[in-house]
Amino acid sequence: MYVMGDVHGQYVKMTAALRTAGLIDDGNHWSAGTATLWFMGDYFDRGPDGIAVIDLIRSLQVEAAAAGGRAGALLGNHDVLILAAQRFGKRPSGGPGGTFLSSWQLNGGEASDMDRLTPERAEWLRDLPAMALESGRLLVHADATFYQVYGRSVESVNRHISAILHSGDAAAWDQLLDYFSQRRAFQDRDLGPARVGRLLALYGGRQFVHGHTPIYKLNNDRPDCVSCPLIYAGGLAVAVDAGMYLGGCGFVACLPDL
Ligand SMILES: [Mn+2]
Repeated sequence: MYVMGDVHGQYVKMTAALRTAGLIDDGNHWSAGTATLWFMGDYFDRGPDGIAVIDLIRSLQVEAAAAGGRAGALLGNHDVLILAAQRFGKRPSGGPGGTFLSSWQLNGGEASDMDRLTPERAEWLRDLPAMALESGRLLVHADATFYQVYGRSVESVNRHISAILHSGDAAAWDQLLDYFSQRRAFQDRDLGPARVGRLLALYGGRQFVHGHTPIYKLNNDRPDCVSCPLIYAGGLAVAVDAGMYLGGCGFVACLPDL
């Protein structure tokens, strides 16, 4: 299984990393046959072209399926931020900007992405799963425990979060964004393994794979030195966010079968 962390509009780095890993060809078409590839969320903000990023993922989903493979995509908090900004605009929110729109802008929102966020693209985002079980691993955007608030199974969490994104309930969106700002839940040497272990016991999987917090912030490395996943929390957690918007080149993680 292949996994790519938070792209944040870095389309050029994204395609370079996918090509280096042999997953796409020179025309950016799926060349990975029956392989499985997951994107970990946060396609937008802080980088130039989030729309190109999701358009490529959507075309890879079709091409991979036709080849007998699979390209999956998780929901990240920045994907919720842009949807919320589009839907609620200047309505008050609990975010850093005081409104949904200014909170998205403060988080690196790009006006050109919003301009091109068509109803069809927005609907694709609203239907993305918040978590997935794949080959014995639990794939989740954030290194956080709040997912339990939304359900006690993968299906229940995905159903409830998607229902919020299809609703006009601004308070529920606001609460979701507030939860989604949590991170680093598994970093504590003593508490981390127990926390991630409880999530794995609840939802299934033997390893918790996440993006959201760049690897160099977890291991105090330099962003341009990150070229592989970070396995931590007693081997139970795998961080894959290369920090592409912070100077990381980006990479595709190839996770061996458990
Ligand atoms: Mn994130």
